[in-house]
Amino acid sequence: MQIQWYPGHMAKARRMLEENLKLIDVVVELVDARAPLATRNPDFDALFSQKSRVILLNKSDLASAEQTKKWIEYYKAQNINAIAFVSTSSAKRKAAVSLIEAAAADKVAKMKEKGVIKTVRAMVVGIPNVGKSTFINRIAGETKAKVGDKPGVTKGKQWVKVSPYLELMDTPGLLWPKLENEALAKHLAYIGSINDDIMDAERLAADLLGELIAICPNELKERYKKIEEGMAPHELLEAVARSRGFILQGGVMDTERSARIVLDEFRAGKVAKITLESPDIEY
Ligand SMILES: Nc1nc2c(ncn2[C@@H]2O[C@H](COP(=O)(O)OP(=O)(O)O)[C@@H](O)[C@H]2O)c(=O)[nH]1
Ligand SMILES: [Mg+2]
Repeated sequence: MQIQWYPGHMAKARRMLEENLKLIDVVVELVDARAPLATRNPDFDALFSQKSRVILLNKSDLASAEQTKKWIEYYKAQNINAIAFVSTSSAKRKAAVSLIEAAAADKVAKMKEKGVIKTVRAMVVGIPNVGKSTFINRIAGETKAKVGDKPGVTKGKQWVKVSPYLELMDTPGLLWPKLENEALAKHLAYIGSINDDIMDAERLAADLLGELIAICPNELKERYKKIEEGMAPHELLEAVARSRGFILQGGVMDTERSARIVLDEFRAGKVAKITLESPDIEY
């Protein structure tokens, strides 16, 4: 699998993240609930070891509710509080604010003993496309007004006031995913988190169908009627072509068009609410 981003960009983003980390109390990690492993850079644990952290399983509207619960328990076992989240909706805004405030509660209490009412500063981090910008815009919500530059802070850095004593850095911390593990790299491609222009769409879609037939056979067969269990990945893709009547002259299956449809419909959540990864399985 090809990597289409440049080491220079990655190094710069990481440097910025490390700089900004010094200014904040709580790290808010966003992962994609459909692929919590693939969308979480393993460096996070080391990078944020000195910080209070929370995890938002974002895009949970597209994921299996049951699996999301399992992931929340999995993080809890590591002493990280997590919640299911949907950045594109306001419904869980309060829950996210409470989660972040709770993560800083000890620090706030200590300062209070000294007679200081502490403003908690948080930073959103995550790999590209997990919904960081959407989250920041959503959480800014009614209080769109931004707090001005703070002295000693790089010029141009803005803080968004979330509640009276909680501010969020308006620039998210960006990290790239790790692509060494091919199974996880594929998950990133399925959900559209890495540019798939340079990948063979037909192979990608066929492999996705191969995973989906194991995860949600009934929903898959319901959506693409000609699909049957026991089919190999390329047969599944041909079955999609037959289901949709994507047949070229001479009776050849238009698997290219079928691949596009499979990827688009999966990303739009049209097959089912699907989580590709389980905390019980090693990839
Ligand atoms: N379905 C769904 N889509 C989301 C959610 N959050 C973000 N998105 C979409 O995911 C895409 C990437 O979001 P963006 O905020 O730009 O991600 P960033 O790269 O992490 O800043 C956009 O098309 C968003 O509309 C969510 O909770 N559910
Ligand atoms: Mg963004």
